[in-house]
Amino acid sequence: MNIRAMASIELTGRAALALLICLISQRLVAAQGVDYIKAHYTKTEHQIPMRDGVLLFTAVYVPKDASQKFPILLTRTQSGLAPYGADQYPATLGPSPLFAQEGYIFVQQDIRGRWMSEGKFDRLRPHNPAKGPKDVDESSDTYDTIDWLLKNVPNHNGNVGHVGTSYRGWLAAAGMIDAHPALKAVSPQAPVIDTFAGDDWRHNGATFLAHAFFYAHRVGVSSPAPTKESFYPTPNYGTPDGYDFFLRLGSLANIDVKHFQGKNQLWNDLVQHPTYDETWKARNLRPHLKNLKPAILTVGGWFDAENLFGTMEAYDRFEADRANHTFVMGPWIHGGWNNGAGASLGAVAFGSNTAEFYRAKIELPFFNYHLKGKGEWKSPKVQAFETGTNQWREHPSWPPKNGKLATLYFESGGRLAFQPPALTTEAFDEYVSDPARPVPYTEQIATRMPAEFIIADQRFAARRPDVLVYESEVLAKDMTLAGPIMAHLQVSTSGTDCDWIVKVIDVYPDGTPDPTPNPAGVKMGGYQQLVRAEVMRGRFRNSLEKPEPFKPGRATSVTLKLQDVYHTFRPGHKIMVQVHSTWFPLVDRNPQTYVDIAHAGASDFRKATQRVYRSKDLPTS
Ligand code: PG9
Repeated sequence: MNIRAMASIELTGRAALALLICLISQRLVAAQGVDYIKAHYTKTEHQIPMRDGVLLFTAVYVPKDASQKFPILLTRTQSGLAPYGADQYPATLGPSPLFAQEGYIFVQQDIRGRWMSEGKFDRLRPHNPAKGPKDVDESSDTYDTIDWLLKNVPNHNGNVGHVGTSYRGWLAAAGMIDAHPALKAVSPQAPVIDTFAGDDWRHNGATFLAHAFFYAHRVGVSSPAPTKESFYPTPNYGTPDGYDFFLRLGSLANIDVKHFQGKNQLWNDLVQHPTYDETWKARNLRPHLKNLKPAILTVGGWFDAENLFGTMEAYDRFEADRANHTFVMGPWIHGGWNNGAGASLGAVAFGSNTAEFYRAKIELPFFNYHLKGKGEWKSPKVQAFETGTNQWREHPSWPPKNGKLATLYFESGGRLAFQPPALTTEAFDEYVSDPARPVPYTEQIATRMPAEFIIADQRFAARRPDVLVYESEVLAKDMTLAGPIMAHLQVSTSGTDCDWIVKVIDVYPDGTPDPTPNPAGVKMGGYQQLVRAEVMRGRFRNSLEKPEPFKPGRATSVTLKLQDVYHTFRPGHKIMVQVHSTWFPLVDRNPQTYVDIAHAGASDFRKATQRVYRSKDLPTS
């Protein structure tokens, strides 16, 4: 494995994994409550006309304090503006309660075709760079909305901000393209960027099954007319056990027959567009993120199982565009910076209230400075939380430049070594991957993807015969991984297609104290904390557009990028890498035969013998 290091390591086997490693040697204002918001804000509701005549439903909350002017802070959403009704107030406004206390004009809008807005919904509507005067996309809808607000909302100071997480983060990013000149500050938080390559439903071509199934119910359907009532069904699992539920469903084709009957747009896209074709490319925002004028605050979490990919890709795009850009990464799950203290995740503590720090010291000052001219904004380019040492660090760029590439190689006896293997004769480890008994991704009994699976103890997986485990020596000093991890596998399969899942894990020493309190009875001695994992659907190893089968039994290179980490393995800890070929029901099962996966029949699902090589000629690192 290659990792970016402030000193380095390598991992190898006859499948080579190269790690780029870095050896680097106020309490929040409580949610105000409905009474507070009602006492300090006046709500109005509007149907704002877009350039094609479609009306978008918009709620506006103006501070009652008329002694000063306020900036406008916009959020656009696909998930509804409840509570609807000009006399109905929410318990909080803005990205955190600090904003309502500070004083902003809050504007919330249902996007085209959702809830109370007119028009046709198009999930992650493709950006149109060559619009005619009446053509629309999310960029033009944002522009038209801002234009209307400036002409119709009282007491604004002429400055507009835009903030949103996930789909809303995608909307915030799209709204920056050809932006209205009044749009001064935007915070895309965990923005979706590309849902085939690594966001949400697909990672390297593999379907994130539990997550996609849940969200298809929400964003795969539209209401026939504007509505304040929920128009999508809650998924009917009929059991709390997602592993059992999805295993019984069988292939993706059965899911459509039993649950969606061809009527769900997201599911249709997943089954009808198995490769990176125009359907997915049109929704890739990267090519359009250029000439961006507003100040940008990109925010993401190291433990975001939905949109870490989009966050890192957005960082790269904004930097390539030389935007006025600040990047914040904390130890958070998807959207974890918006709520709670951010002091811990699962059994892992972070030593401070990281989310409260972000909201008070980064997010509010960013908007206050750019929209109100208040205070200072001297943020470093990158403010990133390093897990393990539990420190906020500042860097002029990401990944930090003072790192070195290090490689960890797979060795015999389940060892990870910093030297390439010396063995010239064929050397490998093997397991049988059986789609009928897939490796679970979590020990929790859950139907939806439990967000904390991404940091959870991996001992349950290490014990399975179909999971290969490689471990370093006990570390004598800190070892920090910063940036993406590249896994270079040399592998073979007895089938014609299969998945390769690679996990990097921090193994705690035996004497590690348990958390206090410890209601879940977690044992931290020997804890295997998941640091990062990723899947490669084997047929896509060389191209997401042009899949190709494996030749049974032939050693083949498979390289996959594990998304970025910033983690220090402490002295006394060990680095572990696990490799396996199912990860269920996080990822749909690969039949392990080269067939149309979405339409595979029961007999297409076959056991396969998987080999991971670790010799001089075929090193895995
Ligand atoms: N990650 C979620 C999502 C992305 C894309 C489409 C629909 C939903 C979200 O939380 O918004």
